[in-house]
Parts: sequence; C-alpha cells; structure tokens
Amino acid sequence: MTITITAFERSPDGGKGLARDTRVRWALEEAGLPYEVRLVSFRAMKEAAHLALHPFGQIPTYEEGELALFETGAIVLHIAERHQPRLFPADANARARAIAWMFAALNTVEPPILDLVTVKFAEGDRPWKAERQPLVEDRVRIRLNQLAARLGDGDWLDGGFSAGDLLMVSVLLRLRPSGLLNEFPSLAAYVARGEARPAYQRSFAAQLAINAAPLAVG
Ligand code: GTB
Repeated sequence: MTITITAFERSPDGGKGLARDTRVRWALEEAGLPYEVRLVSFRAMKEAAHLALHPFGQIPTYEEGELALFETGAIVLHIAERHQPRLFPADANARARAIAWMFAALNTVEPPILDLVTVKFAEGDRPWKAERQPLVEDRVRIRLNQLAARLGDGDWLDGGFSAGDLLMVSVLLRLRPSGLLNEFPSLAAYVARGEARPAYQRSFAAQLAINAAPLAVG
C-alpha cells in the first residue's frame, strides 16, 4: 500500500532537516518502507483539502490506504507498531519503555527547547528577550543534565536504538544552532550517532533535495 506524507514545499530552515517531516521520513527509512511526498505551500496548508487531513493546517501528515494521520509522534508510533522490530523491541516491557521515551522527547524535553527557539527568533525583537533567554536556556540545561545522567555511557536510551531515540535525537537536533548541546558531550555524541545512521542520512538528503530545488512556477 502506498504511503504518502506531506512536507513543506519550501522549509524555513532551507533544508537543515529541522521540520518535522524529517522525523517521519527517518522512521520510514528505518522501517525500510517506500513512501511518496506531497509538497504543500503555507497557503495550501490552511485550505480545506489539507485541513481535512490535518485539523491544525500543518505538516507532516501520513496517508496509507484508508488511514490518514497527523501528529508526528502518532505517525512514528504507527510506523513502529506496524513494522517491528526495527523501531520497537519485541519484548513488551521494553516496547512500553520505548514509548515512554517517545513521550518524554515530545512532552518533557522538547517544550523548553521550543521556548528557546521562540524567544530567540519569534520574540527576538521584544524587550523581554535579554532577560528571558538565559532563564529558558537554564531550563533546557536542567533537562539536558537529567537526560545525560540517564544515558550514561550507553549508546541509546534503553538498549538498542528505538523510536524513542529517533524522536529524542530529532528533538535535540533543534538545539544545535544554540550551541547548548556542546555543553553536554555525551548528548552531542548521542545525536551524532543518530545522524550517522544510514536511514537518517537518507531522510535528511531527501528533504534537503526538495529545498535545494528551484520552486515550480505557476
Ligand atoms: N505537534 C505537531 C507535530 O508534531 O506533528 C506540530 C507540527 C508542526 O509544528 N508543523 C510545522 C508546520 O506545519 C512544521 S514542523 N508549521 C506551519 C504552520 O503551523 O502554519 C515545525 C518546524 C518548522 C520550521 C522549522 N525550521 O525552519 O527550522 C523547524 C520546525
């Protein structure tokens, strides 16, 4: 059955892999599943056809036969469930822990990172930026300290690579421009291990190719 995802026609990051379609592409590549990509403009994302797929008018979405999904975490979970054992371990308890790491990435580690992105860029010209940025950076550091303590000298968060690592590495990648990740060498190495995976490399290259290509006119 053909799998189709949506991605930015032109990503604001110019193709550095930070938009969330890269997470879905990475999961599909890890699972060895072929997929097609429908590119959408910012305008098309808010039109009825796309809103029928995604109530909030965003990317990525996922279509597979009669199934249509939105929310990156739910999409990665679906891919992992349908295509074990590449993204989920076979053992039921280990699988439950991998799911916990997926939620931890999106619900516990990513929020302060998104706050930092907001204060640096979206609120970059606001008078509170100078005071707020160090506060948010410290909140990020607290999470990174805790995560580094748990990772220890392991390669991955809980045994072998799982969908939990896929999302955690993806979330941490958003920190790279801030330089904060380099304060935590074990986490920087963890992210580098994720990026070195052939499946990640393929997903990154695929989204970069779209962003490097000239936009079709008309
Ligand atoms: N919770 C949803 C999910 O996880 O799927 C969030 C989806 C989401 O934020 N989608 C963004 C979007 O469609 C793209 S990924 N935004 C358009 C809109 O809301 O109108 C977020 C993103 C965008 C750009 C960069 N970047 O350029 O660095 C990084 C991440």
